[in-house]
Amino acid sequence: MSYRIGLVGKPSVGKSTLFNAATMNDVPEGAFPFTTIDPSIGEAYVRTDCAAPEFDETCQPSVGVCEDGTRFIPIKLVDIAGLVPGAHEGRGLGNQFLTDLNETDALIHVVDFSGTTDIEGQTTEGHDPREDIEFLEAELDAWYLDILEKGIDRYESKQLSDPDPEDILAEQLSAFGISAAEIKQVVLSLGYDVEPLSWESEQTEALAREIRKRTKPMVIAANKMDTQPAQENWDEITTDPAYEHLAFVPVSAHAEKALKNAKEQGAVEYTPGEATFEITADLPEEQEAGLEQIREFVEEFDGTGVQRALESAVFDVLGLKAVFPGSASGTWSKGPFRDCFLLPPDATAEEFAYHLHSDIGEGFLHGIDCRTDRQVGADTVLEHRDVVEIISTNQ
Ligand SMILES: Nc1nc2c(ncn2[C@@H]2O[C@H](COP(=O)(O)OP(=O)(O)OP(=O)(O)O)[C@@H](O)[C@H]2O)c(=O)[nH]1
Ligand SMILES: [Mg+2]
Repeated sequence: MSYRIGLVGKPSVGKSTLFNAATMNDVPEGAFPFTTIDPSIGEAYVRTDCAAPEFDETCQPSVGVCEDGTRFIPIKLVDIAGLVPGAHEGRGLGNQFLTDLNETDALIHVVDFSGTTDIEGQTTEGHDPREDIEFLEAELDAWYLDILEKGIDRYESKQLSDPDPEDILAEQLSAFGISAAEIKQVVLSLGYDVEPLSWESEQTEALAREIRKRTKPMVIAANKMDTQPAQENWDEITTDPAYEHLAFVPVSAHAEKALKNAKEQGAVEYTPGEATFEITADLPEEQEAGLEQIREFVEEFDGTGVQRALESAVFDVLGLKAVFPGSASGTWSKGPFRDCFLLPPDATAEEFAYHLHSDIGEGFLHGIDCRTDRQVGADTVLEHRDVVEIISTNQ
């Protein structure tokens, strides 16, 4: 299974530009197929330092790539239809939006920080990006609230059979991927009575919001940062205490796209995510000047921000860990460091074994931490970049 990150936002903020920049097949050898499942779902990558050099090995990735010791691990990126105010009431591409949204594990909210598009995505000037941040969250909350209220109605109609309220709510909210136990936990953490019929409407709203935050954690990609007004908005918004709780990443989807295009053309050497690149061809003056402008941007903002937005969603917001299946003895049946898997934050050695294969999980004896050669028990929670060999009766 591969994690899915959704790009959301109002129209014309640069979702598709960011999507194209992140998913284009720019790998020179062509050994890594660009898997288009649907026009709006593509493969993107998150970076981690490869573990192979520590073991004096040269890795042979079965998926993704490794460039200069940086491992690019595939994830799925979904370019979700633009959202307009009132979408939950059927405006715009309402239901399609919800279907796409349900399939994602985390969101990148692409916000046009330049203020040159209004709330519906039409050209304007001086629009406050804060409005967009609030509208999108409110719109998502409204979807959740609709469904939560339907669940409460169903619970009310089934009271004679004395059901557990969280079971009915979990069933109604199943598309959002939240279990009955998790719902109960959220209800209790808010200090509510477990009886839904006792909730005031503000309480139901707050609960919908809390469930949304949990099931769709979000990073904000402050896009179009290559423009002057965006940089002014950035300074103002990211120092505003009201927005302190949000994770912002400064992004220029344009810059990333231009660098990837130039790389494909053989004009630059560029590793995605880096704050540097090298021009390697004689270019027309205009193109060279454009690239020099991009150089100023990536030097100031430490890259184009596209990789950072993806990695913030995967590692900071979802808290995933990259784990390498290793070999304590240094014997590799299929080539060294072929795989690097993204696992949930609390994944244990035994769960890692099941992730490799259900047979390996069933025959789990213990793991070996390949850096220390120590045994690792079934319940040991793995760390980011661990290299672990699983010893199983079903190898
Ligand atoms: N200056 C600047 N413009 C950008 C950037 N990214 C996208 N744009 C421009 O913003 C406009 C909208 O970009 P799209 O990628 O089509 O936006 P979208 O969010 O996919 O829009 P919808 O599909 O309509 O929801 C285009 O004119 C892009 O060229 C950027 O990083 N900087
Ligand atoms: Mg688009």
